[in-house]
Amino acid sequence: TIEDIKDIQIPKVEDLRGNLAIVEGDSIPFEMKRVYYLYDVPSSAYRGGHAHRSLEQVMIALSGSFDVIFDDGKQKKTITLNKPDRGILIPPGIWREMVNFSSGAVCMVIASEVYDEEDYIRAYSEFQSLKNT
Ligand code: T46
Repeated sequence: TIEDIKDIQIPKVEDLRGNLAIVEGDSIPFEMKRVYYLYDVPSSAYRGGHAHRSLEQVMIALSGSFDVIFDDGKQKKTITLNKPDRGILIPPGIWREMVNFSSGAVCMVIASEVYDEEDYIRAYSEFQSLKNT
């Protein structure tokens, strides 16, 4: 559910030379199998529009900002991501939509599994019926 979407503070080292953020074993509650990132996203773009059956992910705005609308079938919650040291843990079974990308926005995602199209629920009607069973 929406309540299972958790903020993850990414540990960082700050000094006069700038900041260094670290994602390693313990900061993520699953074993990382894949990293991908979205970049050069037009501000009018709509991304996401699906849920995952079993994939867990942590999303980080490495640069710029964008909004993510989460939906558990009952409740919706919008989170603006704009800090490279803030991760959002997305459990399975959450519909997500991503909008309002700023220029230069980079969305990095750390995933618990390699890519598998079978894991996607891309029809909202299917998502709703899975949620209601
Ligand atoms: C998610 C949001 C935040 C691959 O071949 N390998 C990959 O690892 C990924 C992620 C995608 N693809 C292919 C599948 C599609 O043909 O790349 C194409 C675009 O993927 P999609 O339309 O799913 O992109 P988004 O930005 O809507 O969604 C992605 C992730 O797929 C999804 O898991 O949570 O980013």
